[in-house]
Amino acid sequence: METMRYIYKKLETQKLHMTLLDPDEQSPEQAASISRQAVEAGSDAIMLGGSTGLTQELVDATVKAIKGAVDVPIILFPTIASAVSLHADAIYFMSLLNSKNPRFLLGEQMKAAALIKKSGLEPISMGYIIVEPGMEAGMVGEAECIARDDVKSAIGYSVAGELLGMKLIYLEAGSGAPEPVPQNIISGVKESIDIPLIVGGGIRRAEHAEAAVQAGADIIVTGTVVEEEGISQAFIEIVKAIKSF
Ligand code: 1GP
Repeated sequence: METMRYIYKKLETQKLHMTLLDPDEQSPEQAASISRQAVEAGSDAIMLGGSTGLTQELVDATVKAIKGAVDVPIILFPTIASAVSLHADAIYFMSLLNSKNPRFLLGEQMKAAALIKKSGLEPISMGYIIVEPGMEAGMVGEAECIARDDVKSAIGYSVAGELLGMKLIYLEAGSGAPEPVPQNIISGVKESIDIPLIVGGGIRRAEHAEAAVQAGADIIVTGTVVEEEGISQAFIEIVKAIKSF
C-alpha cells in the first residue's frame, strides 16, 4: 500500500506514532533491531533522518536492513538532497516554510526532484514549521522560529502550506528540545487545517505525547528518547498513550 494511503487509513481509527532514527547513530543491524522492537511496541512507521553528513551508502544499508525486519513504511526525512535512498518507501518532500534561506524552501528540493519523480519513491509533500527553541534544525535550516506564544504565525504558515497543496503539516520544536511544541500552538493549527498534523521535538514522556494528541496532533514523532534509551519503558508508554486516544 502507498505510504500516504496507509497513513490516511490508520488515521481513520487512531493516532499514529513514528520512530525517528539517525542512520549515523547505529549500525544498520542495530537500526533493524530497534525498528523491530519499536513496531512491536506499536509504532506505525520508521523515519530516517537527522545528521547532515549522511552518506548514500549508509542510508541505503540502513533502509535495506530495516526493510528486512519490519513491515511498516520507511520514510526518509531528509535534511539534504544528497542522501536520498531509493530503497525507502516514501520521502517527506518537505519545505521549511519559515526558513529565511530559499535553499530550504525550494533549493534543496529542486536538486532532488527529477530523480525522485523518476525513481518510484513516493513523495509526501509536507510543510515543515519550526517552533522555538528549534535546536539544531532551527539553526541549520535558518528558521525564523515561531515564538512559543505566536499562535497566529503558526496558523499562517500551516494554512499557507495546506493551500499550496501540502499533504501534511509538521510542527517541530527541534530534536532534543527541552519542551515540546506548546499545546495552544498545536490546537490553533489543528483547528485551522484539514490535513493531518505531525508534532515532534522534545517528546520524551507519555504525558508529553498525551498533551500533544489532546491538543490535536495526529502523528507524534520521537527520536531522542530512542537514541538515548533504546526501546525503553518510556518509549512503550509514549506509544501506549498515543494509542489510547
Ligand atoms: C526531530 O521531531 C523530531 O525532528 C524528534 O524530536 O528527537 O526530540 O524526539 P526528538
